[in-house]
Amino acid sequence: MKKIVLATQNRHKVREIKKLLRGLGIKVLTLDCFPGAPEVVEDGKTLEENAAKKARETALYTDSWALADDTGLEVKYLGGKPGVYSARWAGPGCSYHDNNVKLLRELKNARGEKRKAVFKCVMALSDPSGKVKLAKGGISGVITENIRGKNGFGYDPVFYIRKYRKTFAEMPLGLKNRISHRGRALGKAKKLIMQRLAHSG
Ligand code: ITT
Repeated sequence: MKKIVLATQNRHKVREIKKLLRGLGIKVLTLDCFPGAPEVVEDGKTLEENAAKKARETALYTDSWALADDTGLEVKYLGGKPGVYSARWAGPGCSYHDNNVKLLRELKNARGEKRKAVFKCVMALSDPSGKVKLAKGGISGVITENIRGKNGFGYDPVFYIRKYRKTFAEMPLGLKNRISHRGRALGKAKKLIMQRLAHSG
């Protein structure tokens, strides 16, 4: 069976991506299978650079196909912040809750349309030699005025989708995966996986 390594330290992403890759006939490994794997330093200026770096370095280290994702939340009122800096926006060692509290605080004077935001996800698929292809997905929403819901991770409790009248954290994972930035990017990445990995030697 063909194998792919998920190049992420984030167990929530692992859960989402594994569910999305089910049924492809590919064995999905995580970094837990490679205890000595060095942590990739995310020093790129864009989601594309970081995603490609995570996938490439993991592929080269594991000598396998690797899939990485880099995700950012862009808030209109904040000129696109936190964007590529979404993970540690509230400072080094901050929690998801710290980031959400900071976001609600920074938006306290923003009403209605000013609370619009976009989640962007870039998936990078690397072959064992480090050759990378990218696939992207996004979804628009609105930042809530309070934290809502217990599912998911990161900014999910403040990211509201009008059509479903729910934040991502109020949705079951199946629904989030069907409509999310990550689900959309992975829908495209799956085609690359089938074309490239399935036909590799
Ligand atoms: P890896 O780099 O190891 O994959 P990470 O958590 O650092 O894990 P990113 O740099 O891609 O991943 O993500 C930046 C932050 O964006 C992440 O820490 C979360 O706070 C947030 N985030 C990413 N995906 C999200 C999602 O689906 N829902 C809510 N927040 C998300």
